Amino acid sequence: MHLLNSFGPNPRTLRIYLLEKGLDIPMTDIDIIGGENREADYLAKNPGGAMPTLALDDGTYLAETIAICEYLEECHPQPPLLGNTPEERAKTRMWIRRTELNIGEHMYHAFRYSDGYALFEKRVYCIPHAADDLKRKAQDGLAWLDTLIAGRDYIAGDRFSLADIPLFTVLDFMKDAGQPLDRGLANIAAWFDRVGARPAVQASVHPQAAELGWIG
Ligand SMILES: N[C@@H](CCC(=O)N[C@@H](CS)C(=O)NCC(=O)O)C(=O)O
Repeated sequence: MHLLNSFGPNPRTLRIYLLEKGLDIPMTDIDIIGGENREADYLAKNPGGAMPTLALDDGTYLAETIAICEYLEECHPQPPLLGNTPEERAKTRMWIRRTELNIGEHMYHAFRYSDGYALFEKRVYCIPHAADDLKRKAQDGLAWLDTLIAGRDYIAGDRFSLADIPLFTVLDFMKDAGQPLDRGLANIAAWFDRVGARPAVQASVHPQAAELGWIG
């Protein structure tokens, strides 16, 4: 098994997951800025053209960050990052879906259509005039989440879980890429600092982050 890895918040989600689990998987770095992930060799492995991809020993390639984490969680249940019971696992999945659909996806699209336009204009269909509205939608989702997490330490409850990771990585990336973190959302800000202080989170930043000025 090996991981096709790169700079970026989604690959970073996977790196945080691996560090939190204590899993060591060999990695090959793909040049995401140069567009290696959009070339034929990579597309044959992951037709979505996005990072990361997990290559299994039987020749299977797995894509979609959360699907990869869930696969690894089934192979290595300890320590549990989804939950200990069916109810806890369902709650973690519920929060992942809510935060990806209501916050993360809006932020990623807004980035591609504005601050990241030069990188993405030839990769995907871009809608620049939608960028500001998408940024507003993401802020609306964050304000909604801020009220919902009042009184608890993590997104899915009182335990750190997979639900904390993709939301953290998108916010940490976007705060330097045209979508600053609103520190007026006090519950989100406290949660963001709490997650950001975890050793696995600090150790997960890709070496290219320094030169790019974005954290991923
Ligand atoms: N839904 C995918 C999204 C992956 C994604 O968008 N990855 C970004 C890096 S964070 C990427 O590859 N961007 C470069 C590109 O799309 O060409 C997942 O969850 O893995």
